[in-house]
Amino acid sequence: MARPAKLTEAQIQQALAELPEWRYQDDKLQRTFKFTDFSQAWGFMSRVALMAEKMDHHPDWSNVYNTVNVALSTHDAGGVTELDLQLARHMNRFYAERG
Ligand code: H2B
Repeated sequence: MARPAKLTEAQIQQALAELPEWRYQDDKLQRTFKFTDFSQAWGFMSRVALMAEKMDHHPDWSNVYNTVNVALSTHDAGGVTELDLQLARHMNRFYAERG
């Protein structure tokens, strides 16, 4: 499957207008998600993991108790691509749907 190309800074900033919780830093899209507890954080990560497998596109992330730090980039492209924007939108949706 053809992998998408690295986006320009202008394209990324334009996309971020609709992803206000995300910031573009160190060539990655970054966001911190806060949950009520570990169980809720893990539920979110499980949904994201299944989506990441489906997309064959995986987040760099870390979890400490109720906090999940995410940094999205496309390693093959050396920066942010449309795949990262798609995964960020899925993450926002899963976060909005957290139980
Ligand atoms: N995830 C991310 N974030 N970037 C990649 O370049 C990437 C990936 N490449 N998941 C995929 C897997 C690649 O290694 C496989 C072979 O398609």
